[in-house]
Amino acid sequence: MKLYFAPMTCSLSPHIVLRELGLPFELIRVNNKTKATADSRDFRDINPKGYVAALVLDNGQVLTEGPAIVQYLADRVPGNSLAPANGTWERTRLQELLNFITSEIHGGSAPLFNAEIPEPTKEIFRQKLFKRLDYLNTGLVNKDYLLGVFGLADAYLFTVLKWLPFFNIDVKNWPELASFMGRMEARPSVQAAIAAEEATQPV
Ligand SMILES: N[C@@H](CCC(=O)N[C@@H](CS)C(=O)NCC(=O)O)C(=O)O
Repeated sequence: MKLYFAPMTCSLSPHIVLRELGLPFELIRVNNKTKATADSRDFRDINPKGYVAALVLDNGQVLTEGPAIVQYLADRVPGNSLAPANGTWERTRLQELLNFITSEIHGGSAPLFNAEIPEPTKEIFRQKLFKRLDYLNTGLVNKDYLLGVFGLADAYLFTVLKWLPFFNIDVKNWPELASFMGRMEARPSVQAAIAAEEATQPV
């Protein structure tokens, strides 16, 4: 499998999951501005949507959308603890959480990266994001991870919360989330994924 990624973007989530599951993969960097890839392709020929992450399977199929990619990966490794079995109520709960992260946190953060959006408008998005962070913070009281044990949703939440400093938002305002980030940063898979991304050359 090949994971097309851009450093410190949402592709970090499937990258962490690949390492947690011990699956073999090739990491291929994408320049998100020019759409050039480290294996000399135009990324839009791989993912016509033009954004990371994209997972290219050994049979040539291309899978995109972070929540779909991480669930596909977990389902490749029977009995792993990152995702409850497909079709169970617990799996539905995980999907509820992945959708919350993708729409409310990932999607909710996107306008804050946009230099063309005026500051008062950004403040509206910021306040909405704060409510979502309040909700997640409450959910982590007395829990190390979102669903109790480490899983797919944690890799995704960690990835999107890593963007908070870019928006001058201090995660310490949400003490449970700050502790969660500390636990995630201590995981070998997370350290290895960040180091591997940093070690790649710009395209
Ligand atoms: N819905 C997609 C969104 C992916 C996405 O937002 N990718 C960003 C990085 S976090 C990107 O590559 N943006 C570049 C672009 O849109 O041109 C998913 O959840 O995987």
